[in-house]
Amino acid sequence: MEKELQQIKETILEEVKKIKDSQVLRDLELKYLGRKGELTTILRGLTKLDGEDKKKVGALANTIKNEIYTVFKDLKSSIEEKGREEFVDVTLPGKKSERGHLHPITLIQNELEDVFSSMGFMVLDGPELESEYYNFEALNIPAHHPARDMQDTFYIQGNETEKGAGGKSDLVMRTHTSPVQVRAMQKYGAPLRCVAPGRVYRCEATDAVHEHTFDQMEGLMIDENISISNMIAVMKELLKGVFGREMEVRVRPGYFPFVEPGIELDIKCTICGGAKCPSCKHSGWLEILPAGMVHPNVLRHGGIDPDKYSGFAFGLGLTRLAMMKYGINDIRLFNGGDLRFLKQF
Ligand code: FA5
Repeated sequence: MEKELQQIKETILEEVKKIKDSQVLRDLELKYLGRKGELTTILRGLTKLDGEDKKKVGALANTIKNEIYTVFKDLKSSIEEKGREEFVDVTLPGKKSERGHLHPITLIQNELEDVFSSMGFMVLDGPELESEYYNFEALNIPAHHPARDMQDTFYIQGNETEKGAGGKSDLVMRTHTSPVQVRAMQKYGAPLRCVAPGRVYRCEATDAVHEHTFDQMEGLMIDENISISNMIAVMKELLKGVFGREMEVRVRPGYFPFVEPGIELDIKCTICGGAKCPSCKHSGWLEILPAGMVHPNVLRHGGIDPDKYSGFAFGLGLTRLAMMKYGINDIRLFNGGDLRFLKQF
């Protein structure tokens, strides 16, 4: 009988290994442990034994029975656990996936690029690490000219050998997008219509309307007989494209060595509606769009004959324009990296 018990134990353990679902497990349980099961029948036969035999075989039978019960129990829970893992409740709400989005400066830049493309302007790029030649000299700002102090510059030591009035020059982080003007003239000649959006850098203290790193968009149009009226028409179109309505503007004379005459176009502060607030430095207006007729010296640096061609240029303060469009009262929010701010766009 001992032999019989060992054998049935081995058979059961062997069969159990193959089981993968609960129905087969139930059948097997019934086959061996059911009322008429094979192991149950052997256990019942124990009553026929007597004395020492009954004690010895009885103990073995009990151990085997418990062992088999445990094996079945463990297998049952492991099959149930697996079933739970595979269960998908299709009625549960789905996981929300985070969607990326564009930065407000990119949004306004894209809008402007569309406006200018529709007017036949190319969209150009220029280096942010720029030579002094393109950033200053080619724009009619020679070395030691007091106008260099108008923009606080980050100077980078380098061995740039761009050919300029001074020959060899050092590198700067471009202080404005105007260097792209001369690069574009040299590359494409006249007639020319282009805009050049991009990041610029100035070594200055920050406040609600001043950043050390901000965006501008340069605009340039050169052809025969270009006049100030063309410039005003394009500037109006630009503002209408961004704000979708006529904006209240004011125009003042402005001095930039690379234009003559030069103007400053301000828009009425959209944060306070002109009532004066920190975002417009308590003036009711925000300086946003300086412009002017391209200086003949700049045309010459670009390889364009100033006797035949004339043109206008502007240097839009893109970050300040975004402040006005979206009603943002502090320029430092754009580069602050605060997701609560950025997620609103
Ligand atoms: C220039 O940078 C000239 N290159 C613009 C120009 C181009 C004039 C072509 C004529 C023809 P300005 O330094 O004023 O000019 O800067 C242009 C615009 O950039 C300003 O009107 C303002 O809107 C924005 N801006 C200037 N400094 C800052 C600053 N620190 N932070 C944020 N925006 C600024």
